[in-house]
Amino acid sequence: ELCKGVGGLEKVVLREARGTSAEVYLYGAHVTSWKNDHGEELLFVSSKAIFKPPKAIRGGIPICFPQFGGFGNLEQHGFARNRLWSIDENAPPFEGNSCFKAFVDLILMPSEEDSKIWPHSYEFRLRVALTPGGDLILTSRVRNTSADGKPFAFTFAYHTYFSVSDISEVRVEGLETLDYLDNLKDKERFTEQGDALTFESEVDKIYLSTPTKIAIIDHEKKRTFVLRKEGLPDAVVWNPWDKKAKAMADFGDDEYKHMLCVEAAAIEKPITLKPGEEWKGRQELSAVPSSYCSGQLDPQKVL
Ligand code: TA6
Repeated sequence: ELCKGVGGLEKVVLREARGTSAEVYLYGAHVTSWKNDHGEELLFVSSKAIFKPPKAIRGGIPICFPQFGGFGNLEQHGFARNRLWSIDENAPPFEGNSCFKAFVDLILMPSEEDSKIWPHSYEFRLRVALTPGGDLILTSRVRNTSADGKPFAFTFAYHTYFSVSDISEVRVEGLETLDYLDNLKDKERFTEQGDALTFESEVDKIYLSTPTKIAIIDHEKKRTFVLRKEGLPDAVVWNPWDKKAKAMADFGDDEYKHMLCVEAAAIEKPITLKPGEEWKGRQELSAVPSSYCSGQLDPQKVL
């Protein structure tokens, strides 16, 4: 249901019959909560997050559009996360998850202001849905609605902040051996080593041509997040660690220990749409007991 959230900003609360829930602010179409049927919060939102436009909320799932990071001449991560979205009463039926009851459709279209900095006409529809099993699905549809025949290109990410008990006990499987651009080394290209990722310092890597499934294993909580994606070939892995954490006013000094960003993205090859064309980018998040993926299993096969 629609209600007032932090800072007086409006948010939609989704509840599933079995007790799972999610929250999405109309500001930024920003998911800030995803709880399992035990009421445990699975996403990280900083205790110092600022819920006041034009600042983006620190945590949850910021939508990076029409630009990821500094890959272009717009502000960092574009402007979709800094805009007020509307509830889309007449969204077209989304195939596949229309059988779910707990979902909301949001829409963003360009304002006068935005058309000055990004002169393209588009409709960006986002559906946030909870499945009966408690998975969280975000489906983005971007359509080029320009009448003047102009194509446009954009880069995109679901900048998901996962809540973890202790970053030094977390492993990521599915990105081994892949090439990545290291954002800490001037985006130079490297190849990842052959086994699961572990974390002992700042990391900011853009993995290229990644598989459709990535597993984030929280050893202490005996919990594995499985991120499944479509239309999003790249994946960003980010933890600011201590120095960068201290430098962020909207991030607690110690909070880097309890979060990891794994971001389904389209960065290396911008998405190009001709008039009338539509792109779909989907991510499905599950949280499963780690007995299913104790590190021996290939995340591509998990569940
Ligand atoms: O996704 C990783 C990243 O691009 C990092 O370089 C860091 O800047 C992070 O995003 C957070 O960006 P933000 O603009 O939300 O502070």
